[in-house]
Amino acid sequence: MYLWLLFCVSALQYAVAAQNVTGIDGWLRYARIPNADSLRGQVPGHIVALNDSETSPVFTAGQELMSGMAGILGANADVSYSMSEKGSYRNATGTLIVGSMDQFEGASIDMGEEPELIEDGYHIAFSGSDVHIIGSNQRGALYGAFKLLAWLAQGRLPQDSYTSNPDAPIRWGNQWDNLQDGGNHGSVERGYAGDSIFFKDGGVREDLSRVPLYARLLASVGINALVVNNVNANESMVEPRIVEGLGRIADLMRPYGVRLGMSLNFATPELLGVLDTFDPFDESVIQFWQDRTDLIYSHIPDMAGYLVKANSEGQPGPLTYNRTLADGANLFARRVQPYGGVVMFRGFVYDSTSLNQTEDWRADRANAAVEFFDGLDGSFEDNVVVQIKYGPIDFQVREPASPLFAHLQNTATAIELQVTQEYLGQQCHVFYYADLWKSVLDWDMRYEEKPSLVRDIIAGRRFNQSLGGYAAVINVGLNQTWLGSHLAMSNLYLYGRMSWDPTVSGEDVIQDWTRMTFNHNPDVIQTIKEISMESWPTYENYSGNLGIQTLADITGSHYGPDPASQDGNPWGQWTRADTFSIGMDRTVFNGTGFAGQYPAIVRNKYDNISTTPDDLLLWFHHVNYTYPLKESDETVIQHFYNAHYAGAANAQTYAPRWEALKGKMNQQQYEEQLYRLIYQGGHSIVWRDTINQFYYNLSSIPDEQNRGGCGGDFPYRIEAESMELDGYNVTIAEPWNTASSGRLIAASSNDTATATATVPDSLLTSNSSTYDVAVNYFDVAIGIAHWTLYLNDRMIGEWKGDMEYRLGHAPAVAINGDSNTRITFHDVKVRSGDVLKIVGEPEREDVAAVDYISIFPPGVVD
Ligand code: GCW
Repeated sequence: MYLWLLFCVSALQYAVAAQNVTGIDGWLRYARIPNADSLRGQVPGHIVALNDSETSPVFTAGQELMSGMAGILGANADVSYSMSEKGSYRNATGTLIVGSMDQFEGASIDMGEEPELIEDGYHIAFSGSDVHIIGSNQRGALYGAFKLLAWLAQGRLPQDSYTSNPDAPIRWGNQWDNLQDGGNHGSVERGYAGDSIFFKDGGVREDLSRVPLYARLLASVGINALVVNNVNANESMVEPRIVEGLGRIADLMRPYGVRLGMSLNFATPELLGVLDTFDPFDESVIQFWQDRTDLIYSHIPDMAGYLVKANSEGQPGPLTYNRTLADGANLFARRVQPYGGVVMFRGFVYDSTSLNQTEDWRADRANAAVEFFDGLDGSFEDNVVVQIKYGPIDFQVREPASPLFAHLQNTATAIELQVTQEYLGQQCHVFYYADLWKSVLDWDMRYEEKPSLVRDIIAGRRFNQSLGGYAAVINVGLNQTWLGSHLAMSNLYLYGRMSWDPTVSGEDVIQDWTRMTFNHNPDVIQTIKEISMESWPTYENYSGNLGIQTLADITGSHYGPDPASQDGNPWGQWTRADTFSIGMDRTVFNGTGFAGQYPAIVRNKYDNISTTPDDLLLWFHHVNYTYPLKESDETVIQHFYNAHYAGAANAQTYAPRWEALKGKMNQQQYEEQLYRLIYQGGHSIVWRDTINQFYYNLSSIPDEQNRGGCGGDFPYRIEAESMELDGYNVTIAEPWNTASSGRLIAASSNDTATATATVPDSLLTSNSSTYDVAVNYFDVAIGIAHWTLYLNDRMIGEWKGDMEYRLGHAPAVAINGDSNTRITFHDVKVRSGDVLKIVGEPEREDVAAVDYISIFPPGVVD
């Protein structure tokens, strides 16, 4: 009876556990693998971690190995903390020993041939029935333990010894967390997964329970430091009450070998009211920073360093006092230098107020970084690393590598990547970064006509720097999935893997990740791999092509389509699109001169239109819409139309491909991701139509195939503005092209509104008796409107405008490309003459707006 009860309880636990894969464990679920039984006997069940201090990464390694082996293999492993204890275990066949090289030596354990390790590297050796995980330091030992567990979680255990060293010493995460809500974009700037896990109400959270879970994920892929606050930094960061809280955060990350870093506001002494200057040469300013740095290190002795954004986008900096950027960086570098800290000084410097598009053909934000850093190479302290965004503009869907990488031969550099998908669908569209990052990391600058890959420059190999590496803006939040969507987490995993070894294959990484995050089902692995690998070209197709940039709303959300927003403002993300032509002329001869910032071979390639690859054509050249491409027989404008139709069509396949995985993965993961893939399918059509309508309107050049939005009609649509309206008004979207045919309907008061239409014969040309019925509507953040769709008074469906709670992208504040979205009802029996009716119930600013209804046969992309 008792046993039976026990069985029921554990079966129940298993069932509950199976229902809840929230994402909180990321790829470290330690789920039981199919071949657990055969692997179990191959790993020693006795673990010796050569450090019994709970704050040490080696102690953590012991704990992880124990729980990992229990979960993955169902093994009843045990852990002790010295070799002398090991004898007390039963079934002592072999020992798994983990520790640093020093600890192995201290315990007189024969390591065999001494492995060649650099900082953070590790060696895994199989000697007889023993397994040794030897780190160059304690952090490396933990990385080795995570490596062993990753093998097991993927159902394999190599028997050859294995040595792994990181490609670069700096592998940092950046969080853009504000101390409180209501910063520029809420509590995490450009974060799409809820509030900060670190800060709340202007201070450090009491409840920091998410911090060790995050540090664990970071450590498992070799990320060794985390800057916890926004580069648009609050001056309070150095106040004693905050520093004390940062100390608590650092304590929670230390067992994972993740050191804390922090962003500083350059004007802190003045903003705090302590001094009336922040001149980096002023003795009292120097003393101020010395005192604060001493205070910080008294709480956090292993503080990784400072991150500084200066003289960019309104942030204060040394230029105010006619000091150079190097003077500014060195102010901090000298303070942290005795403590072993570094200063990550951002290369993202430009003046967002001085660029004049209409009067100056040569004005170019892309030029700014090299110009601002001109003449400074070599004047930075040794512990300064210039942190450079991958492209010269700002995390766009495609950019050439920043030329600044080729200008600093006597200064350490790091590349800045984004895991958060600021311009790339904000975790509501699938975007797997592998190939995009590779396009930059493998970019060859040909400095002095020698191989000069960006990845070799940042690793310090090309210019003999001992520092350098990687930073990525991650921006997790309190959401259980960390980033807002299950699939988005593959990018955090990828970031760790690629910053450790930039030559890894994106395909291998996504498959490894899928096995650990989902399961070993070959269909699951195959589908996630395919969708992920297609995601960049797909998104690029329906956003911005040929190097024109993302074409999102760039003055606000950076999310939905708004090609007009690029031009006519001082932000400098211009396209210079007019009625005949498009693109930034960045040539030396006639343009902004940007191409001339690259070393000669690269400069000549991109300065010359005939050798510029199509995918960066409009980045470097201004051409007519009718300009013929090299790699296809399209013109520029025809490529835009074709690519937008192709991209949106491919995005339509994601949800059905996912649905084929039903029952093959955990239900929660399945459903939450499906919701997003369906959303993406609808939003990709909004992207397609907005961009096509915009460029067709501008150029007046019709699509060769006469498709909707670019010269032809949308064959399956009933535009809402053509319906019979009661309580609805016809209005225009802002900008107009974010609505189909430019117009839509919105409730004219707070009362319920209706729109009706008779289905015309012309829409129902297929033999199918059932159709998909899609409604494009606008879901604005403030308020939750409600819609009901009827066919001949039979309800087809109802839905709410609650995406602001479900999706997490930048809140859609108006009727535009952020808020335009789609719901689709499948298998609806429709006959000509049927009456369609939409009933909208507005609430506050959510005015139950409708763009159109589309009725199309199954399988068709409308
Ligand atoms: O592109 C901009 C982002 C800002 C960000 C800035 C930066 C933190 O829109 O939100 O500010 O880049 O990288 O500093």
